[in-house]
Amino acid sequence: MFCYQCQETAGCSGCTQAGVCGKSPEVAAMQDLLVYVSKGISEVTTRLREEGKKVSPEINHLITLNLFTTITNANFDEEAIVSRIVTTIDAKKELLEQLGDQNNLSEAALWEAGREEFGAKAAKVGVLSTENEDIRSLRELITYGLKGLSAYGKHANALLNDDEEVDAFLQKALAKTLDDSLGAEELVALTLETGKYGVNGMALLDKANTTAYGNPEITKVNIGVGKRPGILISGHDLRDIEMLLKQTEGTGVDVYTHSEMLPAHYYPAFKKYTHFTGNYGNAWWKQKEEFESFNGPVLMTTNCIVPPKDSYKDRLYTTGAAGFPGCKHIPGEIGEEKDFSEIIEHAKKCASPTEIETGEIVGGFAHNQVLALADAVVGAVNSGAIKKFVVMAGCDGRAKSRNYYTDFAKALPKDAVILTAGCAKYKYNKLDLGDIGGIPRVLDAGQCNDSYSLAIIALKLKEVFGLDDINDLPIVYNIAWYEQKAVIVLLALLYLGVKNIHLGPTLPAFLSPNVAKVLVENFGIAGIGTVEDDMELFFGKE
Ligand code: FS2
Ligand code: SF4
Repeated sequence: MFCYQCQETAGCSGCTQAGVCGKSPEVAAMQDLLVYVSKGISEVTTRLREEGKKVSPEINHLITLNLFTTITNANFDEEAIVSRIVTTIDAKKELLEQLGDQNNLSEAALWEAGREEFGAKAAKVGVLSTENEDIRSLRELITYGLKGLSAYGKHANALLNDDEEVDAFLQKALAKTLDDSLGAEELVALTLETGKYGVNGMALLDKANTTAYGNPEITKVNIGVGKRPGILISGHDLRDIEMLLKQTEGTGVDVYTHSEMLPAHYYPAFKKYTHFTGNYGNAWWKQKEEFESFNGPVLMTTNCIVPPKDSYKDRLYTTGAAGFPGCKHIPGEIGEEKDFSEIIEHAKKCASPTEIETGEIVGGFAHNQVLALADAVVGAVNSGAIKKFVVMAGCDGRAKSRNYYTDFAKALPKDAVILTAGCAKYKYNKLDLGDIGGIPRVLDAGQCNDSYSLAIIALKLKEVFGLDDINDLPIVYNIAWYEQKAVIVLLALLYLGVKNIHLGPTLPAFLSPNVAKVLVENFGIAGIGTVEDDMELFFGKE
């Protein structure tokens, strides 16, 4: 196997024996093949569109879910992945019949085989099948961005929101990563175009979420526990939590969020549920301890799954793109009501959660809420009470080096405000950083996709302050990344013209030296240093 798509890749270069994430070589192989057949079917759909033919939403959803399934920590179930490969090959066969001109299709577009040939084929189509390291780097950068985009698309699709333009781009771009006639220059351009559709994809999801559940608003979230048994829901899919909250109402079972599901508390539509008790624990990587002490069943709606311990494996359920062998998967297509009754009955037999902390955290600062506070924010900037905003969005992870972000948050000047989104926030959202004239010093917009809100806020501030360039704002970017959703967020920011983004705790292994050079020279992308050095870099000498 060879995989280097996430920040925790072995030795900062690539997982070759087994994934640091727990992915086996067998699962890695089937994921490689799923990406390959997804590229193949995307070439066919792209050609169909060029012939003026319509591609059905079902096919769009199939491709989107395929990519999402291969995101880090989403699905460890080999059979589930194999079944998606089979479905994709079957769907592609039908699409090929609709294609008028089949000349010059790639091997991926034409390949079909039975299960017994999957292993041999997978060995030939992985990341290393592109020999030139710069072309490989760009193809993977684009593919990972598209994986992130697919995750956001899937959540919007679950709320019956589709954007054919985003789907058509995603498939066209996927197909282009197969095209040997494209050189580095064209692929750099495609990388930026991917960022453009990243903005569109996040906008689509923002519209889907806020139309269905209202605009996030300032909310205090309880981090303690109640006395009744509970279900812990993690991942990013708001449609899933909506169904779970409805189905648990009046059952005597409470619902708690974990990790990236925390921002569900910020939505008005979910506040009416009195059994929606609080947030339990921290970011995804602490789940081994926290799922154990939660005592009740856990529903993973997306990544990030850590291979479970036997002590709670029978309490772990998956749904959507998530999967783990031996854990019950709750089915349900787009538009269908999922049946969570088994999880609810399971919860009733479990002890209530063990308390691991008490108190509250505050969030809900997505664009609508921050723009409602715009006068106060602009006033604080004009008076000098707020000197800088620091975007610290992104992901959390296991690496000890990520303590940098806690230390960085603590060391910030008292007139700096953190803008955050994603699970990176758990490195500092329980510190008592105080407020500036009533504006908390950590403004949490929501999930990683709500980085869109941070971009909207920056664009609004640019307008209010009458600036020509987004980079003239008093905003610095110090982003933590882990998996491929952070890649699409980064590409979206680059597309919006944001320069000098710092990315840590390490730069992606999939950036070849030449590709990294392009990003450094054109966009000022940089890594992180020591907290002390970075304080000086961002804020100057005391
Ligand atoms: Fe965190 Fe994992 Fe959100 Fe990433 S829970 S690293 O999926 O997308 O952020
Ligand atoms: Fe390694 Fe990350 Fe790939 Fe898992 S997803 S195999 S940890 S690079």
